Amino acid sequence: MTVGFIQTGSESGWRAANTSSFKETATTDGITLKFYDSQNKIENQITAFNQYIQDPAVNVIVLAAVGTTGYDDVLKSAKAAGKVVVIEDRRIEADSSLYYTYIGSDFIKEGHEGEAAMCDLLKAAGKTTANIIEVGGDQAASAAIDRHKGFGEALANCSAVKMTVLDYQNAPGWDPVQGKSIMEAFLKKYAGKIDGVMGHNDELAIAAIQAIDASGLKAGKDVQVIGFDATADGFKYLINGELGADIECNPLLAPQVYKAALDALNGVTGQQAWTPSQEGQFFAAQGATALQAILATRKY
Ligand code: GYE
Repeated sequence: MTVGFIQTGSESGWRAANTSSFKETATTDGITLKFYDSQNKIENQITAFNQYIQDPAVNVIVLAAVGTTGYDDVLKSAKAAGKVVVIEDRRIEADSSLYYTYIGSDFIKEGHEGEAAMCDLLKAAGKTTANIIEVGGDQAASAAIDRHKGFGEALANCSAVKMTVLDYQNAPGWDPVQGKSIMEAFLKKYAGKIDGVMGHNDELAIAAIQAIDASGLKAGKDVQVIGFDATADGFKYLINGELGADIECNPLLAPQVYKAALDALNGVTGQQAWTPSQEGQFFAAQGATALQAILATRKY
């Protein structure tokens, strides 16, 4: 197998773990890996696709998609060129006949889990009504689109607290620096009215926590904060209690992706269109000792 891997970029701890999973597994499995960092630009992903389609050595193309649309033409060209294509991490809006399979998270379900966690945190904080702020990931990314959708559609499930999403803004490229500025602006605009914050990944949740603390409020006390990914950095803030919950998203997808690609090369058919990742959730309420012990066992 010679794999052309089109990665989104290097925007987060999760992404670094995902990239390592592909590089390390390729080394252990003796797979030739050609790696492309798309700098979080869809146009770069199209360029990379055409590059790998032209490359006679490449027989497998793996895509971690920056956006959800715009891939149909290159998928059709790859198919016509006899390349196996596997979509990893993020879903795209393309007919599943244009790729072998998709392996990645159920981001809508993650949004639901985020809502349930926020509901419990606000209930424990004695709230009966609450205003939520959402610091979103890149607006083109299915991870951000679906977490937002999942969280929003589950709000009514919280019987103890009437939750309202007061405002929502995306940080381009998942940039935590812009995420912090977004939170600083919301803290001014909605002074004294913010009860909860949903950061679409750990870096954005941590950026929000830093803005909250800098404003004189206390994250985890005056404002409840949740994140997504459950990276080591996320655990640090769960352990200090400023992050109330972290919805896990599994970046270690390479073994499954390479297995699927090998199946495709060996002519295996009847594969699932989508294999959702196995994931959990972590809570500050588990306590520092228990969380430390869990963190010590994790690869990212
Ligand atoms: O949550 C974020 C990364 O697609 C699941 O992308 C991934 C997301 C992850 O930038 O940290």
